[in-house]
Amino acid sequence: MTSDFAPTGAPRTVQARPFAFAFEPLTTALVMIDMQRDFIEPGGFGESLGNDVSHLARVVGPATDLLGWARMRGLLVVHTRECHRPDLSDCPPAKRLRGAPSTRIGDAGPMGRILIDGEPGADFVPGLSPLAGEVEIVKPGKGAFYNTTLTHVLTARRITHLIFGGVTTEVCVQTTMREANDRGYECLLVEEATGSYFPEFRDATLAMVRAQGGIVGWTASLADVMRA
Ligand code: TIU
Repeated sequence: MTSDFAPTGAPRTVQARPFAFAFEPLTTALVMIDMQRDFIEPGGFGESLGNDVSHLARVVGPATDLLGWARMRGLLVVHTRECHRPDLSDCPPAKRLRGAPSTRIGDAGPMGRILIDGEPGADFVPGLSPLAGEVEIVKPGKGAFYNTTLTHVLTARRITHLIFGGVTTEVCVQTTMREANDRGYECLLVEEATGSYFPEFRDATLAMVRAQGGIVGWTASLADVMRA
């Protein structure tokens, strides 16, 4: 008997905006951007920049549902984390010195050194960690293609379509989606599964992605994605 959620190459269609998004599960990846404690919990990088991190708590539930759907559908799952090596050799001084944060990248905080790989703050929030066989991309920048192996991973798996969730919408999610769009990927951003410290920036990003006939890609509600 075939489960309704058995991985299959059969084409699927999402009722998306500005128009329907068609994809085949075998050539589609979920890209979950930076669902890390450093951005979502108090005491991390996000709060050090002066942000109200409580805005991101509401993303965790929908992101978890989206991840569960992608796993059931048999999509390749890619998780990214923004962080730096302990010696900061991959952190441009411009990034570390920008502004007047309460603590800088590499400084000690309640979740360990801020935005440093291997520290508790740089880890995924509970429930959103990779499973065996899923891809984890550790990235030094906002875009997940910059100085990472993501292009090679997607090419090797013959991925053509990307479905995005994660934080923050206008920073790492939008940057990565634009990088992917320029590389020829068909990109869909799931509306409830992404969030910003600035709700109006999230809304503006969703609008600008799908404007001009989908200049960057598509957006869709989580319910419409999960119906596909
Ligand atoms: N500051 C902010 O909104 N975001 C980031 O610095 N990184 C990500 O978006 N992941």
